[in-house]
Amino acid sequence: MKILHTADIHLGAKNSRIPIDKQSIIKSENLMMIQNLFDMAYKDDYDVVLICGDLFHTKNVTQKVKNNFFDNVKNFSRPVIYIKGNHDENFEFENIPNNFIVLNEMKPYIEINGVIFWTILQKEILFRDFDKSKKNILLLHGDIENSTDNDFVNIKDINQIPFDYVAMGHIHQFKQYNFNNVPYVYSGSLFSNGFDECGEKGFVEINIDEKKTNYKFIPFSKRCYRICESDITNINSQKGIIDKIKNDLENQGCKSCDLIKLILTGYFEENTDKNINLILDSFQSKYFYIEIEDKSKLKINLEDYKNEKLSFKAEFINLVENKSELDEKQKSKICQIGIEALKGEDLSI
Ligand SMILES: [Mn+2]
Repeated sequence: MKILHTADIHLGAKNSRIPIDKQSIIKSENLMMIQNLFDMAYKDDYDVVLICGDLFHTKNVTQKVKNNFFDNVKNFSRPVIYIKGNHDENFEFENIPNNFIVLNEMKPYIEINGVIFWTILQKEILFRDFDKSKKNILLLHGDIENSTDNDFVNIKDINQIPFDYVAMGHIHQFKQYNFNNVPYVYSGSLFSNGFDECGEKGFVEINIDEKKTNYKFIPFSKRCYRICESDITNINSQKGIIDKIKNDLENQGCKSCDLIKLILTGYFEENTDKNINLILDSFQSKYFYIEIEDKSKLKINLEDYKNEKLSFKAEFINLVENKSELDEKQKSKICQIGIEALKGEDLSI
């Protein structure tokens, strides 16, 4: 049996940080991606699709989004098995296609062609009816590692059960664990919705037969959110800075369809002309979305200030340098921050 494991699709979610025209492109694009996913799953002979929670971002998604999704499920015509997540636990499933199977307290498991798909919603039934002679897959939504997460799921009492695979949702990054030789796998989200979910997104393909269970992550999302750094130390012209950023973005794997947060770091000279809006402008046509966070600092040459006459800055530097209880590193840090403060710059703390 060939199974597609996905989770955390969050249909109806938006990233209000990006301009509204780009938000609307992504919204429509995500609906199209769902169609691509089911078309591909049909063509590539997946027998079952698993959706491990947070399919919808809230219970109040538009009718268009719902209809769009369920039309694709209907066309797929093979079983699509779903469990609720923390975002869509109150979602009302009405008029859904017959092949969309919601596992819940009333229906805690289902068997399809010798493979049993379980939830932990009725543990007594799970412990009572578990049949080692069959193939068993558990669907789970929640955080199994961090007990301070509101959606923590304690697996202590179930990790002795010899499932063939545990399909999980909630963590938006592909992640795999192994407990007692059972793979516990987060597929990650299908596409991401912000800079807190950087990197490649996709789904997991599971192949399960009599002898073995294999699985692998398959990248699927068209766009990636990426956070990139560019150190502009020793570059003293606007053009030089732009060229450096261009190289850094390319070297860090950024593609034109990506959403990029660029962080400028390092120290620039007093006479360097650094205009963030001009820099931004020269990259906006190259990438789908780019924003810049400028953490670069003015380079302060202490020797220059030290020799100034009747200068508060010179007095300050001399005062710090005469402090025998400070080591050289501490002195230079204090001088840098002090002069920044006196010049009205942002402090490099
Ligand atoms: Mn969740």
